[in-house]
Amino acid sequence: MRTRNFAVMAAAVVLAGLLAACGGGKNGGSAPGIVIDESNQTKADSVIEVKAKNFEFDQTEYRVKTGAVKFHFVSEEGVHGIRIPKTGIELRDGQTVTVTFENPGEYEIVCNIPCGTGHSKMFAKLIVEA
Ligand SMILES: [Cu+2]
Repeated sequence: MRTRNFAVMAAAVVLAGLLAACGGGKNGGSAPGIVIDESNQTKADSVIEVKAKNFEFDQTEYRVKTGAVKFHFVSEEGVHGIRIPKTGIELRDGQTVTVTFENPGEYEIVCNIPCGTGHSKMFAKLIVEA
């Protein structure tokens, strides 16, 4: 009995450690120099709205400056979301996240919901300028 309890506790501790190591949260990990603020308490230097419909985004390129950028995502037609790999950004319809970019860079924006026949063609670019 005593050994079993210990095993369960040890497993729980290991699991908690793994979750902490991964960063947890729906946005997963972000690259160094990128800070995600899901509660949007950070004062944004700029705001961008990304809109999606079947089966494209409203722009092929979104340009922002380094600093705190508030991203708002709207799915105007169909069910879409966005994921920006390497940044930790992941949004569904109506969601907002404030992200601080310390460095310039280029990232791909993809749809993160299997939305239909045009899903694999849904991509755009995020360009963070100095
Ligand atoms: Cu999709």
